[in-house]
Amino acid sequence: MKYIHQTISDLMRSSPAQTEFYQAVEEVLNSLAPLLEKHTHYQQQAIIQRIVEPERQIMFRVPWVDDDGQIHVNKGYRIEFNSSLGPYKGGLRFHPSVNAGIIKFLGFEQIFKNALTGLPLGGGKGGANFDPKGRSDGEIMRFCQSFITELFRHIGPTTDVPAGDIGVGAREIGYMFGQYKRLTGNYDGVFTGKSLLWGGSLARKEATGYGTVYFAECMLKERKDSLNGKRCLVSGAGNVAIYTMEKLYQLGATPITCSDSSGTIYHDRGIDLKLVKQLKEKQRVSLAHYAESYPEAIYTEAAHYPEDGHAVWRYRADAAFPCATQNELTLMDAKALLTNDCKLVSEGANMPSTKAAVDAFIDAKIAYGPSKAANAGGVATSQLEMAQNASMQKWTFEQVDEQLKQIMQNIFISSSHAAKEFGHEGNLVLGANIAGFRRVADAMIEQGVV
Ligand code: NDP
Ligand code: 2IT
Repeated sequence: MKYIHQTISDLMRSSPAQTEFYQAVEEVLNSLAPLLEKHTHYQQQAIIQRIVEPERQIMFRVPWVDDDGQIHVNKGYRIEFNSSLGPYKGGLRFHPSVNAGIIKFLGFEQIFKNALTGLPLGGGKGGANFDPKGRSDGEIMRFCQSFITELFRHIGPTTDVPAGDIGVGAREIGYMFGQYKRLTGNYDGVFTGKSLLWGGSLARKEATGYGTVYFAECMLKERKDSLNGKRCLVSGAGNVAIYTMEKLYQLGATPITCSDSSGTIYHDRGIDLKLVKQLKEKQRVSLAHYAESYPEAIYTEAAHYPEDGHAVWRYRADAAFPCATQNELTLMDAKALLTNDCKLVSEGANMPSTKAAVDAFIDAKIAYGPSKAANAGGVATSQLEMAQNASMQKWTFEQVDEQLKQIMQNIFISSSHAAKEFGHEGNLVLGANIAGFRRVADAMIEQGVV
């Protein structure tokens, strides 16, 4: 449709060199075509033009001093994208690849993901092009303090509530909260993913991975199947990957791979999750060490398929769970998965499959759970953390986990229904985009041109 090309070319001119952002926008706009044709008021209200433009973009300098007294400067970002459904909500990413386009794609996706949860959450995202690898605890603390010394004035429990993402976990949230409290004097629920000792929610750490697996179970249940006995490929070895593997084991499936930026582990009898937790959560070292404990496991260094894709997707398995980063699963990878009889892909990472890979999954009619639906369990549980903080309550692990499961089922149902309503039964990309968009767009219209 004409408006799609027009919107993308306008964005390319006004926001140059933001490839991942254009990719995310194009996918959403393509999905919306049947909705916009049927309900012309969205176009009359210029919703598309308004929704692709962040309400506010904050970019700032983050200076800090390393252990040797050297001064470094990083770029900090918080993109407050859309607040029609609630306070801006979304994670912070610390990774050297971060730039304005990456944060914008993540923030844009977050709007619709958060809408899909059915909870009162706006969409935002932030981070810095800081590389935490090899940095001491003191360096991480000083970086987090400097980052918050600027960001504190823009966030708050009813305005903007950051959380973790790549490179940001409970340790970093702790240092950022400490500095926020020092600067504002407020002890409030301004972050989620906090430590269980001081305001965190049980099951938040597990929520994204568990939710991605619950979503996979929903897709399989509809096909009169289950995860029990399935062999699964998982990429990544961070927060999302680890708790995806944990839930897979709990449901009788076997994860046989995981990966990090250094390489991929394939372990035919199943990944030793305790060892991965030890290496990645405690020691913070590369997965190369896994093979020292298991000589029979195959370790492939990261650049094994430099042109064609990634080693982690080249093993025979029933299901795949990309849980590392964007565009980590290419068309070549998708073809390899389909040739190897993979019947399900549930995305824990944000936009891990390239456009061509997504098209291949949709064409093959396998069970494909797009990231904004399949990984929404993390942010949904963040909202449960906010609810506990605001009401000064503490819920049990089981209470939170039960709500998480229910929310993932609801997301599956609303995405499936929207796909069916617009004549694309089973296409959860189209369904999730329409269901999420509709909620945000209707709220925007009711709130006027702001
Ligand atoms: P972590 O930092 O805990 O883990 C990231 C993992 O992916 C690490 O194993 C890392 O390798 C690997 N990785 C990251 N970037 C690259 C890259 N460019 N190339 C190769 N490997 C890479 O992050 P999370 O687990 O929290 O996040 C993973 C994905 O899930 C991201 O896409 C994130 O946006 C998404 N997500 C996270 C949520 C959350 O609640 N945390 C919620 C929803 C989505 P290494 O260990 O070597 O650094
Ligand atoms: O991408 C995501 O949904 C997250 N990183 C989690 C966001 C949150 O606010 O919990």
